Amino acid sequence: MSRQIVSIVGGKEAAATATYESTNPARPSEVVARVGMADAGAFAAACRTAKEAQREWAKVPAPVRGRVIASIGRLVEANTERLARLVTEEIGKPYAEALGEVREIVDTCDFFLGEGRRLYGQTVPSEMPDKNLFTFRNPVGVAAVVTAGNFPVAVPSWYLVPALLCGNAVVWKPAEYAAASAHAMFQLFAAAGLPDGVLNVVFADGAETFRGLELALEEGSVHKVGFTGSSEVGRKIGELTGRHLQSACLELGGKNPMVIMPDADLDLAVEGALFSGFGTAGQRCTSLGTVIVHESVHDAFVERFTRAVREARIGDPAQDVLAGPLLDQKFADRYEDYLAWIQPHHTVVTGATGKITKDNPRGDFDGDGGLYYHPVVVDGVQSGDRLFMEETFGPIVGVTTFATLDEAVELANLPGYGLSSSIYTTDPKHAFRFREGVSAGMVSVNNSTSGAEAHLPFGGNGKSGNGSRQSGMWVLDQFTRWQAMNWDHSGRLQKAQMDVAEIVPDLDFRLS
Ligand code: UN1
Repeated sequence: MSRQIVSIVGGKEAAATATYESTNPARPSEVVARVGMADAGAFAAACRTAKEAQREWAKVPAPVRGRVIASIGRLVEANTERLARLVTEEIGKPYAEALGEVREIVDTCDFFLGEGRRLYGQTVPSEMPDKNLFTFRNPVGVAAVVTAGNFPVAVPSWYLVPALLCGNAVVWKPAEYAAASAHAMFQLFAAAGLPDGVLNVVFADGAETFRGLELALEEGSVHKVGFTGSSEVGRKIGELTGRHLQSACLELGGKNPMVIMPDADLDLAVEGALFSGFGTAGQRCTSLGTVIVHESVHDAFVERFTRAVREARIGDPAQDVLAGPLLDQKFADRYEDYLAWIQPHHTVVTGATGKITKDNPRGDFDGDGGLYYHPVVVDGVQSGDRLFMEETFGPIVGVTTFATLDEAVELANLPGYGLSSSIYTTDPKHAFRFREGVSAGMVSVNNSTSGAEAHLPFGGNGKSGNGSRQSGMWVLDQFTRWQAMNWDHSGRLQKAQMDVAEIVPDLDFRLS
């Protein structure tokens, strides 16, 4: 079923200057939505509209805003299957995972509806009598949120829900290839009663969005940028916001390592590697990049991992499969470039590579004309290889070996990302030494690199982000600014540091 959708700004459909077709990657000839695309000027205009609406929204008491978040959660819950089906149709995410993705929005709402009744500030003692000190969390203003399409509704909710709860207005620019899912999510948010202009959705391509952001920052109508996407674009957004004395919330790529110690439960590790390497066809920012396996268990691990990958079901994402197609043609093209990084010193242990077609089938599955790719495990990857150093968004996992835990930690950190990581071990000493040494913002022990929960800090370091964190109470620092207030009711000017009572100690005192 093809839909016609356009940007919605200030509660009204906005004019489009071009059309984009969002297609079903399982059946690329099927158009899921015809998307009216806005230009830079329209993006900047949306930010002005948001700025206007934000003033009133900030005056709504936080507990009342929390009730709106509660309603969003209930509406999403009541529309779970429809939204999940749309996600599956538009980006090819297996239905079970799509249900999990929708659940993540509900979890996020459940967490933040209560924050409406907290949003705590502090009372702080003053140096002087008859003076009180307080801190308040103020909304930042307008948040421009630019999101990827691999988690077309869950990851956006990590920005939208806390931003709105804190009293900000939002201009959301979703990935165009996930526009229908984004539009549906926007409708659910709007149905919860958000006043017009508080949340706006703008469909635009990358270049127009960047230029629109530049205009809006120049005009002073964007006060926070949230971005989920590649390290390359994240760097540009960081530069742009930096010029405007802002720090963006950046959630970027990952080359997430999984270390397997000689004492690990190998079957458990195989299960984790399979899910994090090939679930969502390897297109999560938390997907497994390289397995760093102890040399003593390398052969046993590779043998079992290869078997598990060969037995895994790839196919129609509406069915019970490990992975469906790649998200979109753009990602399939890029993934083919990554496959070219396989070198003669590597061994592809899983068999065929590339697109699944009649001429290159996977068992009796010929790909049905969809953007399906063979899952690939490359053994013999070395630290200097591109396959080791760079993110390869798609179904490919490298394997390398180590001799000591220190060496494993060094290898885990070498690519310079730092989003997620994992260690399989039965020795707590190894787990804690790894945690301490690894540069990642997230560490799993005996669990895969994917699967963050909605109330823990999510975010990375190095090429994975600028240290900003989403989710849980930590994201509040992205969408509020602390304001310090002092109130002197002594009736005179009491000067800090100068008019402070002194209690004189006898510092020469010693015990006899
Ligand atoms: C992403 O790919 O941008 O922890 C986020 C996970 C998911 C989120 C991934 N819940 O893997």
